[in-house]
Amino acid sequence: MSEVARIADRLLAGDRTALARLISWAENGDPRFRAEHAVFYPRVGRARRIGITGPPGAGKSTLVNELARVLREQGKTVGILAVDPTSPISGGALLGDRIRMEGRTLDPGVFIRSMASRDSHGGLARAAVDACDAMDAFGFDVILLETVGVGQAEYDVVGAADSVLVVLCPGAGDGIQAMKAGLLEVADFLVVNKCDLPGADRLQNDLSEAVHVRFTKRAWTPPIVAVSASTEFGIVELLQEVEKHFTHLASSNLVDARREKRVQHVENVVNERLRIAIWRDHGWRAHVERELARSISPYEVAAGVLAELSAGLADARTERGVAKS
Ligand SMILES: Nc1nc2c(ncn2[C@@H]2O[C@H](COP(=O)(O)OP(=O)(O)O)[C@@H](O)[C@H]2O)c(=O)[nH]1
Ligand SMILES: [Mg+2]
Repeated sequence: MSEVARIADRLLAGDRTALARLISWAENGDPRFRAEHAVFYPRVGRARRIGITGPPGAGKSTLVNELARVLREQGKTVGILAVDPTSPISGGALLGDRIRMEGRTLDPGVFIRSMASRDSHGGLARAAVDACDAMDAFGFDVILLETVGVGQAEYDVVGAADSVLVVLCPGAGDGIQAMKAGLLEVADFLVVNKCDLPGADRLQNDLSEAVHVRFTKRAWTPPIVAVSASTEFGIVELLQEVEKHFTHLASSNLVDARREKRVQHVENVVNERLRIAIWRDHGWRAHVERELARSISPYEVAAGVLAELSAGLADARTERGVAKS
């Protein structure tokens, strides 16, 4: 049996070292992950995936820690993936997250992993989904996926969760800011954290107005839930709300919703590998540099690249026996 298969088997047998190795492979885009994934994929799909996003400092890590604590009290095992946008070099926030979550790290029912954001388009979401799949197959009941809501890449990451909590807090950033940033669009819940601080009521009111305006036509209207993660207030109630969302999904379109996310994942994988193939493996960059040096316009250079790629794709279609349209 190959080493790859052994690691998949170890994962399914509950070996945390195998899980950690797999997540590293996912993070690095290591091709060994793919063979692995094929082996454990039949066991993927049992975990509940909860995405937690919001501006830096909103209290996401504190909340994740609290959610994990309550879920453990309820007898559930928890996998935590904290995706951080800081570069691996600066790394400070990663350490911060680890320390903040320290209360959970000695518990065998909890697995915590940080993952640095990658600058590649689509690579981050792909890596995060892969890591969640590994934790899912390992057998965690709930997966908490924390990401800073700063841009499309991060929205893509939480978009892969079943339920998305957008965490905001009074003061810095404010609700209006979040709406501009498109954070509201990904929300299944709006969590007003730090409700122990002044301004929380106002934020709640602003949000409920915004929700009223924007979400009238949706099947699920994001509830606004006030919590105070650092004082353990409202966490049980928040989880009850999340449960309602899952019931809502299960009664309507959970299978479809998850399949749609899988389609998105395949798209991410294809995009990432195409990008690498074009710009790294096949030396198109050198070609582009040469063309530009000959004073050919960027659009003409791009058209040339695209023409050659389309010819290659057309060949591939023929090989698959798909009629040309
Ligand atoms: N007053 C108050 N402070 C909080 C609360 N939750 C988190 N904090 C503090 O907010 C800061 C940022 O928290 P953190 O969890 O790191 O935020 P993240 O960047 O969103 O992950 C920390 O100093 C926390 O102690 C809360 O409910 N109330
Ligand atoms: Mg954090």
